[in-house]
Amino acid sequence: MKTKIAIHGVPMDLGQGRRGVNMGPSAIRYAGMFDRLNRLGCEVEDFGDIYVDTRQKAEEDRSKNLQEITRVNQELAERISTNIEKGYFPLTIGGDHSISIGSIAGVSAHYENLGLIWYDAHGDLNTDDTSPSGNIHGMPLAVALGLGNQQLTNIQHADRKVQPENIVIIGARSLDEGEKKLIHELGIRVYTMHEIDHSGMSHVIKDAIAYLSSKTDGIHLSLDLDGLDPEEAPGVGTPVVGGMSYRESHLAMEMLAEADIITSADFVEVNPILDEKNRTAQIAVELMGSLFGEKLL
Ligand code: HAR
Ligand code: MN
Ligand code: MN
Ligand code: MN
Repeated sequence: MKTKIAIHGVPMDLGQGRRGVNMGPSAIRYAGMFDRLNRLGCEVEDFGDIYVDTRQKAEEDRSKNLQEITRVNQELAERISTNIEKGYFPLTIGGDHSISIGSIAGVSAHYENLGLIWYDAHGDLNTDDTSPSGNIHGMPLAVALGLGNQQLTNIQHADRKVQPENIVIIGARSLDEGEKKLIHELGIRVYTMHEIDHSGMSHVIKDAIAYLSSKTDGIHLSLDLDGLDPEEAPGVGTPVVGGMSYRESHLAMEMLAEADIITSADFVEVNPILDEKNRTAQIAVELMGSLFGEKLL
């Protein structure tokens, strides 16, 4: 896949409670992202990082650090939207998962029927009413659905950015009660670890592609590195045991590349302080390689 890629780094750590994830974009670059994508024939332009004021504010604890997270996501959305108009594939590197709010907002206006693949241990479907933590990185999928804090749902345009029937969640194994309820109410398709164990990643991805590709005109991949098993990808702030393997994740990316359906992506939650020798950032870069068509032979 020959693609013109726009990299946006977002050194955001305000969406969750552990410092260090703001260094994710540097760690991913240091792991060789640029060269790897370049070698695949992609034309890569790195637009650098968006400034984030990571000083913690003493704010109310419903949606922690709401003001700065809103500001940064607004800016990210605008940059992404501009670069889509210029023909780029937007690839956003984080930073905690709250940055997908801006990323999806920026992409959404460019598609009639945007699809979304949420590769994650978590559902990220909390609102400020249901969140057990007040951490906005647990809310971006709800925000994309137009649910939760209005300051966040109003970024770019006020309505739903993605329809529930255009979403699949892959790898879920830590869902809060409010999230489970929402999944059932809205009929969101979720492939939990149960389905992956039971039918295998190959079947799951085939099914997800068949489900999404006919009814969407673009698909955003939001890949949270904590979707992978923390034995293999330890550099994440909220690890959950029993995750998707390195091989399964490559297979998923390879199948998405083959189907040629992904039109934008985020790689988030890499925390170098919690990592072992930059392994998790390295995995992120390798998975990007597979997503952009790298083959073993
Ligand atoms: N569901 C919990 C919360 O809302 C934990 C969310 C952890 N989220 C991420 N992103 N790491 O997937 O606080
Ligand atoms: Mn997440
Ligand atoms: Mn829209
Ligand atoms: Mn997660």
